[in-house]
Amino acid sequence: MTRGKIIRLLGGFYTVDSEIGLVETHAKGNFRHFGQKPLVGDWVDFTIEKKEGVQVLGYIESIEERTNTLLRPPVANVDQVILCVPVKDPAYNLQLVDSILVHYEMENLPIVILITKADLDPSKAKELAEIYQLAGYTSKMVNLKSQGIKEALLPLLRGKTSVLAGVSGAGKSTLTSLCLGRKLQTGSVSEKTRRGKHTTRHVEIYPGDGFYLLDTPGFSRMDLDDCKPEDLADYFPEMKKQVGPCKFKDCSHISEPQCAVKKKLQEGLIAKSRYENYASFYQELKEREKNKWH
Ligand SMILES: Nc1nc2c(ncn2[C@@H]2O[C@H](COP(=O)(O)OP(=O)(O)OP(=O)(O)O)[C@@H](O)[C@H]2O)c(=O)[nH]1
Ligand SMILES: [Mg+2]
Ligand SMILES: [Zn+2]
Repeated sequence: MTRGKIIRLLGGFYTVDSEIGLVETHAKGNFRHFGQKPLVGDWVDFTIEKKEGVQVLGYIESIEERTNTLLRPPVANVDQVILCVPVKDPAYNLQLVDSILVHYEMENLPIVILITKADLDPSKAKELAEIYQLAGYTSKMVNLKSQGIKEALLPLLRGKTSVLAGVSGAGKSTLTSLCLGRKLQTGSVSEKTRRGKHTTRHVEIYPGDGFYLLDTPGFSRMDLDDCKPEDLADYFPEMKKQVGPCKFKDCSHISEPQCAVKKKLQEGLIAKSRYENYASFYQELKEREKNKWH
């Protein structure tokens, strides 16, 4: 039996990265019987069934217990999310960024934010990076076309499986190619808009030198998950309950007096955009809750 990690699901085959190289495998029928289905990112044990030239065919025998399972993208055993936010081309959308952050906070995943294409508007890129540093995130501005950027990014990736997230055109595939040292398909934004297509079409984990990177197709919206409005602040690290006591224990930080979050906002310790998006998500979740009973 050989151990490996599923890096791709394509045409009914699971490609497993292992010490004997990449192996095309099938899942044994008994998985379906137990309602268990292998996922990209799974660590598995497999047996080799036959060898055809260099192509090896195997069968997945067992799946190791997962540390986590993401639905979007559908993968297992992710250590962190790297959220790429382009400063320009396409225009950044902080409401989308904050909804993506809430989504991954709910998944309890560490998040690193990269403000990409910083070369196109360095001062704005710095401003954006600072918004998220203030919120407590690791947040950097990057020009993925600059010298030495690979060396700057590799320490972030080492020893981990990272998922790349962000809108189409954010530079996810560019970053992946750069860190792997080989070319992947990327496309210019205008080209994609014209064809109405994304460059990256499927979920695939790329094995790097001491890390795994998961490139994903970009998305333009993220629905707020089933989050209770009163729990929303838990997914904004700078607003979490421990920041200081509000007068009311069940304070929504919207209109109550003596609110610790509002005070922090006034002192400039919470970014205006972050608070505004919190308030807008809160109203949306409240509406949703109300409509559920009608
Ligand atoms: N100027 C500049 N261009 C960049 C930078 N990063 C990426 N690009 C360019 O932006 C375009 C889109 O990059 P991709 O890497 O394909 O974007 P993506 O996030 O993979 O997009 P999807 O696969 O559609 O989700 C390409 O033409 C890149 O060369 C950057 O830091 N600066
Ligand atoms: Mg891409
Ligand atoms: Zn409050």
